[in-house]
Amino acid sequence: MSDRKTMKVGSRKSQLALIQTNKVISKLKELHPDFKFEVVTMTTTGDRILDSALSKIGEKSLFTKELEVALVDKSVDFVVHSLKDLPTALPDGLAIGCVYKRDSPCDAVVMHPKNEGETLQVLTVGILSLFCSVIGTSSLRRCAQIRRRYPKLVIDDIRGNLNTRFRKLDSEGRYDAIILAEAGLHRMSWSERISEVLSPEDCMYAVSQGAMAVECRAGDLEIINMLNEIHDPDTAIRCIAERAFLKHLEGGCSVPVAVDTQITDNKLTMRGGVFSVDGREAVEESSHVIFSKASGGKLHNGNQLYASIVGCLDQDPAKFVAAEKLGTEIAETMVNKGADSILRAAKRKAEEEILEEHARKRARKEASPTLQQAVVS
Ligand code: DPM
Repeated sequence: MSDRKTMKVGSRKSQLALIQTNKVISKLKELHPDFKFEVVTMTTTGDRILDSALSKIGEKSLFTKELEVALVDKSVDFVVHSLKDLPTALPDGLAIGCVYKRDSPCDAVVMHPKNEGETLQVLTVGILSLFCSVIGTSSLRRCAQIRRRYPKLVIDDIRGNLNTRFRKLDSEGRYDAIILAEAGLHRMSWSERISEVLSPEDCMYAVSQGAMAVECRAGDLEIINMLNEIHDPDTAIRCIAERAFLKHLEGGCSVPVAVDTQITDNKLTMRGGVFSVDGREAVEESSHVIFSKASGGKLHNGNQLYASIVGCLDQDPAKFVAAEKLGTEIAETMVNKGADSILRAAKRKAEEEILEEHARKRARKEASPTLQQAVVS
C-alpha cells in the first residue's frame, strides 16, 4: 500500500446519496480505521432539472457525469452510486470497483395518507373506481407494468428527489399513491410509509435496483483491492447478468426494461421483460445457468471487467463469465421475439417527447422577457 491515507469520496448531494455514501464509508472505516475519508459533494444534471420526467431529458449519465469528470481528473478517488443509475457503458478508464450487498430490489407503493395501508388493487375497485386513482411515477418501466397489471389506474409523472416526491404526494392531493424503490425507502428510514411491496411477478424491477456500487479508476489497483473487501459476489453476479442484458438491448436508464434474478450456490436464474409504455405489448423470457465446479486456482487480476464490474478478486472468474453470457443470451432471444421493435417504438416516443419538452422550454424562455417588460412598464 502507498502512503495514501486520505480518500476523497464523490457523492451527489441528495439525502439518499449521502446516506449511501456514508454507509459505504463506515464499512470501509471498520476495515481500515487508519484511513480518512473525505466526502466531496456535487450537483448533477439530473438533480438540477426538476421539471421534466427523466425520460424526457434525453441525456445519458444524468446523475453521474459530473462525478465521473472528477474521477478522471483525480479530484476524487471513488464515487458511491445507486448501481441502477450507472449506464451500462462507463467512460474509458473507469470501472465499478465493487457492488455492495444488495438490499431489496423490489418496488414499493407509498399511499397518500387518506389511503394508508391500502393496495393498488384496492385503488382500482369500490367507490374509488368512480374517479380514476392517479399513481405518480416517472419510470417508463413502472408505468408500463402498472398499466398492464392495473389498467384502471392512471399514471402521472412525478419528479424530484425522494423528499420532494413525498412532499408532493402528501400536500398536493394530485396523486393517490407513488411508487418507489423499497431499498431507497428503507435507507431513508421511511419504511413505515410502505403500504405494499410489489412482487416481481406483478412488477419486475430495474436492472441493478437496490444495489449500491462504487465507481473508481480502472487502473487504480490500490483502491480496487480495498473495495474488493466489501464486494458482494452474489450481488455482483446478478448485476452482471442484468447489466449485460440491458446492454445487449441497448437500453439506457429510461427504457421499459425489467428483470428478476435469483442466485444460489451453483445456479443463477433470470427473467427479463420489455414492455410497450401503454402496457399492451410485452416480451418476456427466462433462463438459468448452472455454474460448473470451480476451475481451480485461476483468480482475478483486478483488470478484468464484466459489464463494467470488476470481478471479485478471490472468486473463480467462470461465474462472472457465465452471468454475462446468460444476460446477453436472454436479450438475444427476446430480440428475436420482437423486443427490439417494442423498444424502438418506446425510444421514438421518448425522443418525440424530448423535442416537445425542449420546444416548451424554449417557448417559456422566450415568453419570460416580455413578461418582465410588461411588469416594468
Ligand atoms: C432509474 C429509474 C429511477 C431512478 C428508472 C426505473 C426511478 C425514476 C422514477 C434508472 N433511476 O427504476 O425504472 O421513479 O421516476 C433511483 C432511485 C433509486 C436509485 C429511486 C427509485 C433507489 C435506490 C436503489 C432513480 N435511483 O427508484 O425510487 O435502487 O439503489
